[in-house]
Amino acid sequence: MNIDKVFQDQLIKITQEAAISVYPHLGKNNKIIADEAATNSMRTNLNKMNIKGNIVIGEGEMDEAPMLYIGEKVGTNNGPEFDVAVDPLEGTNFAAKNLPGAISVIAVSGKNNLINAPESYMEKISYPSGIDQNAIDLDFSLKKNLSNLADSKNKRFESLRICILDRPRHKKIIDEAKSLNIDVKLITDGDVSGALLVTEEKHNIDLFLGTGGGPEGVLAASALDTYGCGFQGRFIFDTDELKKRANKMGINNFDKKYKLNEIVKGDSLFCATGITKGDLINGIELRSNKIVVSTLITHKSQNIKKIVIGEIDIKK
Ligand code: VTB
Repeated sequence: MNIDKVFQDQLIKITQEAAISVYPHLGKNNKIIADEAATNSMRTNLNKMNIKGNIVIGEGEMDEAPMLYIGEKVGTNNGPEFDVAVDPLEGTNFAAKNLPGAISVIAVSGKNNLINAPESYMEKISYPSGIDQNAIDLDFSLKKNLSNLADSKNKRFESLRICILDRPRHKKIIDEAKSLNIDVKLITDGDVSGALLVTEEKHNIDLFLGTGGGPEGVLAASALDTYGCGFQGRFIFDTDELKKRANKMGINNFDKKYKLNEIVKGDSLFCATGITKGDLINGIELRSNKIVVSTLITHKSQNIKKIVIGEIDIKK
């Protein structure tokens, strides 16, 4: 099922409004309130859409999140059936501290086309378009992935740059990169944006990897698919509780490596609006009588991947 173009503007508006709702909370050191504002805004607006939406990636599971929990139905119940993945405020720390990189994100696909998994960590790797699917693998060494990448892209090995979350768990990868003389861009949070830095040459990232949030991996996969980029993910179900939840959602192989088209199938539409200026998207700018917001939109069936600038009048 292809997603109708009319939903592009509707989704852009939803992430724009969620982003704007965070603005008053920037730098106030309260990530819970900032997240609540974005979640409230996103939920209210999703419920105005003429869709039968099912949240597959949300703010948590039913017993832990009051809004936009996994399994929550959204929309007027009138219209196409969509799977909906949301991260109303990706980079809650960034927003709380008014640091670069906070975004508001949503992705939709046709029913049952986004993977259904409990919230857990995920090992992930993303890479640019035009590379053979078998050349890059979560289980290859960094050296092997990078030399395959260098060969495919016709680039010098030493000129490659990787991006990874700055976490102690990544010490081995970061040390290996150093020993290979590979430049590393460390990010403190926000690995949806991190994973998407491989989409365009201008970001100067050849490989994103490491362990981060599973939901963030699924969201990034949607945009990566439209860009024709590569992605692999493996959920980390390391407790009995997670295994039980995964099982309930139809997952029996807990160590499975998912290819991009096993995470996102068919058409998908992705929107991310910048809140604070980041590497991927500009943040909210206040002009005398306008709010200017930038949104990255990708829509697979329409081959759309672009930044849309919105100007919203400030009502007196
Ligand atoms: C990432 C990042 C998020 O969590 O998924 C990360 O994208 C992973 O978790 O912005 P840890 O912080 O536990 O390592 C965030 O940083 C916050 O949700």
